Amino acid sequence: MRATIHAEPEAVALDLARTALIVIDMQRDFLEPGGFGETLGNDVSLLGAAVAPCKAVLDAARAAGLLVIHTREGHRPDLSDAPKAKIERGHPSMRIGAPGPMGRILIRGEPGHDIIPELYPLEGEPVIDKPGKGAFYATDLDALLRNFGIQHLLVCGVTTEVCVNTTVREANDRGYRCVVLADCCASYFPEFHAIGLAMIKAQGAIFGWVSDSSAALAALKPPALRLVKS
Ligand code: TIU
Repeated sequence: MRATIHAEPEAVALDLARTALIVIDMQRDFLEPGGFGETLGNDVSLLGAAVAPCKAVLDAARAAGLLVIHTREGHRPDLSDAPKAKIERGHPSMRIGAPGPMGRILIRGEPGHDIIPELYPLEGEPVIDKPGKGAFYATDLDALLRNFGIQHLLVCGVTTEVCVNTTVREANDRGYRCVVLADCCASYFPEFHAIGLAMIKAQGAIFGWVSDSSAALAALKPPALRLVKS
């Protein structure tokens, strides 16, 4: 089924059978107090605004039969996949692997590493565990997307200028057309959110397109409902 999503710098024609929704790192470690995001000195409440729009798009994507993929940033319990350069930042008691109120910080299998309950994956939805900021680095995401014949990605998640931007740049170089849903993304720095999105869509969509949840919901509606004016 084909649909058009309003976006900047211009609308994008989607083949929904070749479009996936990717929800990046909506983990307790980034969104809830006591996790990785807070140990970095951030006000994690700033990310909460993205949850409801993200949930609305997630529900619509599921109803439309889109492939839905979730990612989680984190490391093996023995930290063997974590570069020293990444671990050795911040106070030792607050580093990756240190114990916190949600378990060891950014470690797979710990409560803080998991996805927030509101956006929890359904049985069968792929979850990509990634050691880096980009979802393609050291993961099987590219193989999975190619096996499903995916060409377009609707992108949600946190944080806009870190894992979302890195993933979109990686995806763009691999030939995927990314449409980033602005209100489904968030940053600890509102100014970085704005400029992160501006960088994606500048120069005629140099990395991708920027849209929002309401445009995504309109595009994902069944065709009969799209004709009905509300
Ligand atoms: N610190 C920050 O803004 N983000 C991250 O460390 N990871 C993600 O963006 N997921």
